[in-house]
Amino acid sequence: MAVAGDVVTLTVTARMEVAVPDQWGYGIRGDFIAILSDSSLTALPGGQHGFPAQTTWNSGTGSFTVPPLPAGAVLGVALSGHMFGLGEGYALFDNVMTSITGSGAALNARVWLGGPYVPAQNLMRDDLRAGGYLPSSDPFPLNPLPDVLPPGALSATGPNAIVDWLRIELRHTIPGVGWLIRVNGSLQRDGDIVALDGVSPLSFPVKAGNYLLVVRYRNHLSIMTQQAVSISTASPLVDLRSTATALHTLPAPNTDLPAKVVGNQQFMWPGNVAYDLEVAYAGLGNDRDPILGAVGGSVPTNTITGYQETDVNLDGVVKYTGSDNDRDIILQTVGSSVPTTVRHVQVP
Ligand SMILES: [Ca+2]
Ligand SMILES: [Ca+2]
Ligand SMILES: [Ca+2]
Repeated sequence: MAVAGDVVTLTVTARMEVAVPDQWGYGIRGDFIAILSDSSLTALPGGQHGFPAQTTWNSGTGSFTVPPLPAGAVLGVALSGHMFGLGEGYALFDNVMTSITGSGAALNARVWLGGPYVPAQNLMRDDLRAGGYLPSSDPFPLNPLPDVLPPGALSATGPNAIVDWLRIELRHTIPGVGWLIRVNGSLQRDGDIVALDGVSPLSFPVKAGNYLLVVRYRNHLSIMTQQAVSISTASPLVDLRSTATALHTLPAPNTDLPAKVVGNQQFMWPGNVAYDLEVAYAGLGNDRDPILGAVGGSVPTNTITGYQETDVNLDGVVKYTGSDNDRDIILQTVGSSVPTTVRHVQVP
């Protein structure tokens, strides 16, 4: 996300492996380049930096002031090794780091999870916290991050008490680039997304700018903002709880309602127990059977307690039938009239 005027620093550890010695020697370089919107690459004036070229590992640093980039382009870094004559060899790179001067970026956003939301309180349940069930390490079912909850993270009660871990992604707006940065945060009962200490703003190791915001939860369907939102040291509130904040939808024929809507509020769809790209009540890989399996498989009235992906309403109890069960929520998510309907996630 570097823009004109930013100072970007590249740090590289590299070494050469020489197969055929070259009488003129060899070199290692790093180039600041522009990646154009059609994915082609172009050199930037003054973007070339030489690094120590030795057969043992050495570190080097180069800084570059970003010039105006072509419209739609992003700054990139290209690393290469070369022989000056007819020699041959390999350039090996390790510990490549880039840093950009900037003002830092913190999230100011609120979101509702449909499962634990209690309309009468206009808050989400914190039964997992109150029951001592919340894990101290990342519970996300895919690519867990090496985070742990700091001491005191779960001490708050009331509207700022912690509901659970939440996974946040920022993506830049160039099509096809995919996720840019992903971090873990904590979710308060009133919808505030905060850092893992339960209190501080959730900050990102990126430069301030406009990003698409993705929110993921371990047994709900992910959502993404339709428009890029401003992330800075003084980010305006992104209220994902409100239908005024438009959410991304996939193109037809995969278009689906990205969140559950009640009045002017919207809620992440609950019930993605078997974590994938849809909520299904019936059929192969559905989200209902794991609930029955969790309670033992044979006696549907059994229940279990604890931190379970099958606990859709986050009350600390996995329940297949009876009041406050977790199965009916899945039926409501897919649309209760046609149980074979599938609700698809709308995050590409
Ligand atoms: Ca709060
Ligand atoms: Ca699923
Ligand atoms: Ca439950």
